[in-house]
Order: sequence, then C-alpha cells, then structure tokens
Amino acid sequence: MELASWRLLARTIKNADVVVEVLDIRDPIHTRSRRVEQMAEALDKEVVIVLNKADLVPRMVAEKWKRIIEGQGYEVIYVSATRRLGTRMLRGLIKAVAPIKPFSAAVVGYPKTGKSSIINALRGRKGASTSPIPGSPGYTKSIQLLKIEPGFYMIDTPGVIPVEGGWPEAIIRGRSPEELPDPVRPAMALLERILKYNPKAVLEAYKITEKDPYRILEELARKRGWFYKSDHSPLIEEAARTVIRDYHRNKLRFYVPPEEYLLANIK
Ligand SMILES: Nc1nc2c(ncn2[C@@H]2O[C@H](COP(=O)(O)OP(=O)(O)OP(=O)(O)O)[C@@H](O)[C@H]2O)c(=O)[nH]1
Ligand SMILES: [Mg+2]
Repeated sequence: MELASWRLLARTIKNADVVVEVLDIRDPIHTRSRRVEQMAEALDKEVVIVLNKADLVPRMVAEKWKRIIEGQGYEVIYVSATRRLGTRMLRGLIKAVAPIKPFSAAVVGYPKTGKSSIINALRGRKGASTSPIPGSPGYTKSIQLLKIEPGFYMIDTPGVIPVEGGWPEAIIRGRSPEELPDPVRPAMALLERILKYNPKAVLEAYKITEKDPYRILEELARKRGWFYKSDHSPLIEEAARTVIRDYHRNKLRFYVPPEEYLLANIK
C-alpha cells in the first residue's frame, strides 16, 4: 500500500507544473515531507510550501516559520483556508512561479492538513470535498482536477503521502481515531507533546488538572462516564480516541514554537 501511494504521488507530480505542499502550521516539521520535495525537485517542478491553519497560531509564530522555511530556499506562504486569509496571495504566488497558461498545480500533503479546503478557498466555491469531521480518515478518495480560472487548474490528491512525520503523527494522521487498533499509546504521546508546548491545554479542554498522560485518559473516561462493563475500570481507549479527535479539531490547543526548531538546529 505504501509503495502504491508513492507511485501514485510520483505520477501526480510528474503530470503537474507546480507542486503545492500543504503543512499544518501548528507543527510544520512533523507534517512536512522532504521526500515529496526531493521528488518534485528531481522532476524539475516548482515547489510552493503552504503553512495552513494560520488562524490557530499567533501571527509572529506564522512569520517565523515562514522565514525559517524560506531560508531553506522555498517559496513559502501562510494562509487560513477556512477563514480565507492569504488565499488571494497564494493564488498570485502560484501564478508567479507557474509557466505560461495552461498549467496545473498538484496539492499534496499529509491527511487533514487542509488541501481540499485550500482549493475551495482559491476557487471561491466548493468543489473539492473536505472532511465534515476533522478527525475522519483521508477524506479525499481520489485525484481530482479542479479549475481555478481559465488555464489554471489544481489537482486535489488524497492525503496519501506515506506519513514519515514520526511518532505519533504517523499513526494519528494515517487513520481515523475510530479505526486505530491501539489509540492509547499514540494519544499518550500526543498528550505529552501538547502539554510540553501548552501546559494548560488539558485543563482548558477538559478541566482536568492531571499532568500524567495515562491519568489524564483515566480521568477523562471517568468524567464522561465511560467504563468497562466487566470490571468498571475507566474505558481509556474511548478517552484516547477523544484526545486524538480533539487534537484534529483544535480543542486541545497547542503549537510548536519556531524557536524550538532553531535551537535544535544550531550546531
Ligand atoms: N482552523 C482551521 N481548520 C482548517 C483550515 N483548513 C482546513 N481546516 C480543517 O481541517 C480539516 C481537514 O480539511 P480538508 O480540507 O478536508 O483536509 P485535506 O488535507 O483535504 O484532508 P484529506 O483529503 O483527508 O487528506 C477540516 O475539518 C477543515 O475544516 C484552516 O485554515 N483553519
Ligand atoms: Mg482532501
């Protein structure tokens, strides 16, 4: 399955003139695929990196991430697809890097980064189907060609970049929370990451003061009245699914500060 996805992606990129890679600005590093960028460069395609969901981070944070990635030699823009912020500029940027019309831009990225939402924002109307629930599985099922304006097409792709973003991103973006056989371990890793960057996230979302990920899940299950029928212990799997879902829909608020990345990369 993984091989097939890479092949599909390669074919899509080959057929496009521009590659638009969409990242989640809350965590650009873990939602970025260097392999896709290398693939695009090897095929001589222009790459535009879009930091989406900019409505979820302070403006300074968005600016800093933009500068970091620009410093690596990419065209970068931050937008909010759902609020339609920066989308007009994105349209201009793609036209600026594209060859003469007609051209097409393939929109690629991890599941749930907002690829379809960006296309809809650029079109000014719907056309690419987006997830009704942020946590549902790869929503776009097949490759779709959509017209933005005469001679300017965009290719919507399913979020099938084989996820490299590391643990737990690889797990939680690869499938819907309902489908995860073991949601507890990734949810605990996610909670740890969220609390590291926003110690108040769990308190704000659930009014739970616990700091230990496992205890948080237990407490959340207790609060919601989720218990095993057998021994009445808290049903932590259900709590874990809720945590993953709430991360996707940003009820658990957090973002990775750009400083973290800069510090880690100073040799
Ligand atoms: N807050 C916020 N949410 C967004 C933004 N863009 C998209 N979303 C939400 O993120 C979820 C995923 O959006 P989609 O456009 O379906 O993402 P996708 O990358 O096409 O997803 P797949 O097709 O499943 O890979 C939806 O619930 C959107 O409403 C944004 O700019 N801000
Ligand atoms: Mg989609």
